[in-house]
Amino acid sequence: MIEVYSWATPNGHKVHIMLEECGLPYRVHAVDIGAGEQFAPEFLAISPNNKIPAIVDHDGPEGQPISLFESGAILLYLAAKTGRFIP
Ligand SMILES: N[C@@H](CCC(=O)N[C@@H](CS)C(=O)NCC(=O)O)C(=O)O
Repeated sequence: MIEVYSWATPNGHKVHIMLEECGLPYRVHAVDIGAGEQFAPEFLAISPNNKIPAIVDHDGPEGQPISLFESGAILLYLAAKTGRFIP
């Protein structure tokens, strides 16, 4: 299961669309950036630049959990994980 920390913005939607297209199971955690929730210590532990989107993949490399932030890095990670949308 992939935990997605996100909000309804274009950068967030990039990751939502990729997860849907890859058919990966995921759970969304809304981070209301208008209310300042991106500055909560629990979120900063996952996304130290206080920006959505971010993910935690409990089944990361070698079965270990991994957290990622930056939408481009997340897209590349999901593409590599699934072998989809990458040459
Ligand atoms: N380069 C980043 C940009 C992410 C970004 O700008 N996120 C915005 C929403 S689209 C955000 O979380 N802003 C909250 C803040 O800067 O405090 C990416 O592609 O993930």
